[in-house]
Amino acid sequence: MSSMNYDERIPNNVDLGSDRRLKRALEKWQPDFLEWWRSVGPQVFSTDEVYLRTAISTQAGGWANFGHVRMPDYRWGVFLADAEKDRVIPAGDDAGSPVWQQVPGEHRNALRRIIVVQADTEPASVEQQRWLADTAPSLYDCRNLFQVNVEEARHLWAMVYLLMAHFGRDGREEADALLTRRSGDPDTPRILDAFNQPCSDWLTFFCFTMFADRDGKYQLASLAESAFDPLSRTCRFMLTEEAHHLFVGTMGLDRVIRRSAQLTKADPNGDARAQGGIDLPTIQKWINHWFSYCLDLFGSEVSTNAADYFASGLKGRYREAAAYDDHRATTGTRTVPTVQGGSLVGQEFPLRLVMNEVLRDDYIADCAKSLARWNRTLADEGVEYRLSLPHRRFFRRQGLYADHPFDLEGQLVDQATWEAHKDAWLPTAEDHAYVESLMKPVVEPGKMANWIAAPPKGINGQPLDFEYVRTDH
Ligand code: BYC
Ligand code: FE
Ligand code: FE
Repeated sequence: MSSMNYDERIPNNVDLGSDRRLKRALEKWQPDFLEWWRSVGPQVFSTDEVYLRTAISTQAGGWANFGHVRMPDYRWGVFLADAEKDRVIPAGDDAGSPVWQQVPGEHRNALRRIIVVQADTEPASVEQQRWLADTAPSLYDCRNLFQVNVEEARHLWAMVYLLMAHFGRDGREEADALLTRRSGDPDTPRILDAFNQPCSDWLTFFCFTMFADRDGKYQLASLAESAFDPLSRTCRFMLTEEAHHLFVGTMGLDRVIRRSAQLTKADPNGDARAQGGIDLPTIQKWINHWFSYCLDLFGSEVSTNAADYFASGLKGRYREAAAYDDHRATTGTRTVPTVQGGSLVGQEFPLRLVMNEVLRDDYIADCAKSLARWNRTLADEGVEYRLSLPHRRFFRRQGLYADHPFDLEGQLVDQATWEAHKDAWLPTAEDHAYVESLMKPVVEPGKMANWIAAPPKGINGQPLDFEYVRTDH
């Protein structure tokens, strides 16, 4: 089952050949996609050969296919994880009933909305990252950036397939609109805030792959528990690609942190900036910014939308089928601190209303593991500084805590306190200018920019000085 057909114009394992209408619709969209990739995809090295992996099978080990590819020739395709035999609805009122292969009429609008919001983030991230290769700290990192970019573009294909296969004319219109919105454009922005933020330096890129791609992992995992089986299978395959994106983020930051510690120690005044590095307090500010933006992606703490999605089985919790016994969640409650009359007061809500918060918990716990790893690196390098995650209420722009200033520990503070501290908590214009001043390309195989440590090993068993990007730049 599920061998990937690369003979067709659109590689796939969904037997596209047998559905001529769908095949035509996707083939009509393909040139528009390629035009989008040319105009707002990678703008540097864009036609050079890059050492990329391509999926050849949905089985374990299906990633074995590595080779040098020019990105415009990358074979973007439509791949679903294998169907699970006798799969039942994991969550909600109908938990235990057979999953849906078609979209039920009463859930059509909600499902379309969920798929469009997810889809919109994929091209957005490619747009955000399109100039980064110009300042890549090594060919190894440049290659990883491009691997992430081609896969995010494939995730767009994954979602467009669902839209076209299951939502008729509306789906085709949404697919076109996905190529016309633009990250950061004041008139036609992408849907979610984090995906309109600039991403013009590599510290940001590593924070983005650490925190935003990790949000992707949890959102996709929640959709992998959907009653709509094609969505579940699509997301399960996307998750196999996501693991590398998270590796790029966690390990990229680990390398910047390690180098920062080394330069801090090397400097007579303990000033990593004086040694041409990124100092640890600056890294902490980037973490504060991106962690908060990505917490917003989980939606409001108390959400009737989230309750409805859970009740109808459109989304489940993280590892719903495997990790929970009670899949209906009609009995529990959760106390959520809410701002009332200038202070925080605990208010109790039925579990289904706080499903966004439940998923956010799993995400925060996962982020904390990376923090622990980085702090081990700092201990290893013999510096005392430690990094931390800000509180979930800090610097939020969506949900219950938006519009109220909180400090890093989650205490409600007054506006004057916020103003007095915000430059110590979040990146300033001067911090951005400094970090950007360090962003100079390094294109000699095996060499790294001064502000980042070398990775412990190369990609796919290749040495670090391998020509990950073949370029004469
Ligand atoms: N930005 O009551 P609420 C990935 C809006 S990452 C802007 O909380 P709900 C990837 C919301 O649209 C994963 N607007 O409802 C990573 C709504 O507006 P309307 C991507 C926001 O449904 C790296 C209103 O506020 N997917 O794949 O509980 C590279 C009320 O919302 C935001 C997701 O993260 C925001 N942050 O939550 C490539 C999506 N938050 O419709 C790819 C997951 C809320 O009333 N989350 N609003 O005008 C969802 O889909 C949730 O449904 C929402 C809203 C966060 C959108
Ligand atoms: Fe993605
Ligand atoms: Fe990703």
